[in-house]
Amino acid sequence: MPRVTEGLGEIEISYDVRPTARGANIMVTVHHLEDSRSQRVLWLLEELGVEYEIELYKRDPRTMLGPDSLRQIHPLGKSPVVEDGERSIAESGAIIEYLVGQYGNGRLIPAEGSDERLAYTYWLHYAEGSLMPMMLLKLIFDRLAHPPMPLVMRPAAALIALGVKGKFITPRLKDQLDFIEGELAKSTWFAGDKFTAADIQMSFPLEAAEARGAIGEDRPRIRQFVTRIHSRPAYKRALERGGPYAYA
Ligand SMILES: N[C@@H](CCC(=O)N[C@@H](CS)C(=O)NCC(=O)O)C(=O)O
Repeated sequence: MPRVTEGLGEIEISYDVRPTARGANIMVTVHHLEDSRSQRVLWLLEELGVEYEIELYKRDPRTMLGPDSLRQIHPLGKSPVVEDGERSIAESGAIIEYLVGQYGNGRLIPAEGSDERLAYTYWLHYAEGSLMPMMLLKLIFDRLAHPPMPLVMRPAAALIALGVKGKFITPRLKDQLDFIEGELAKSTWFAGDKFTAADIQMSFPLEAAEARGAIGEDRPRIRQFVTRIHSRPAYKRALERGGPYAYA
């Protein structure tokens, strides 16, 4: 990897110059499903100024699932998947870590060993490890008593859904959203006072929660967070590139 040395008066600094996708003619491809988590990856690439191309996939309008063609990219058939040269990377958190490490040159990530770095790692995992599973459960049980559930079974399904949501999902989701609201009272961004890729990772669940009416006026900090991210120029550029996105 080429090194650059610069003199700053008496101080001389050397740093590795990682090739940008544009400079080295590397093309990053994002396998992007409309209205999905993969919007985060487009946004991250825009923040980093890395050139990329998009393979856009449409959801089945009836089931809302992704198309089978995504399985040719990764056995699980989920989006996002990023290809960078010979590399193929799945799972949002892993993709964010990879792109920030490869193209960030120290941007969008707090210094190693700092408290902010620990917070960064925490939120990077928390978004998909804790928050999204609970939101997905809520979505599944919200839809349980609707087609394709046969008409005759819908009343029983509605009762089951009501019970599971009331006893299990709603209180846990409330705990999580209260927790996030409290954490955002401590600093502007999730990992301190500087915007990082952890904020990008946290964007999707919070946008989705707000769009589904789960963020009331009692959670002003989450609302402000969502408003703040939507005003970023890189966020807007990613929206223009990515096609339909119901949560902006
Ligand atoms: N934890 C994974 C989740 C991937 C995932 O479930 N992606 C959704 C998009 S929001 C998807 O591909 N859904 C299409 C389907 O399940 O058919 C990640 O963060 O990458």
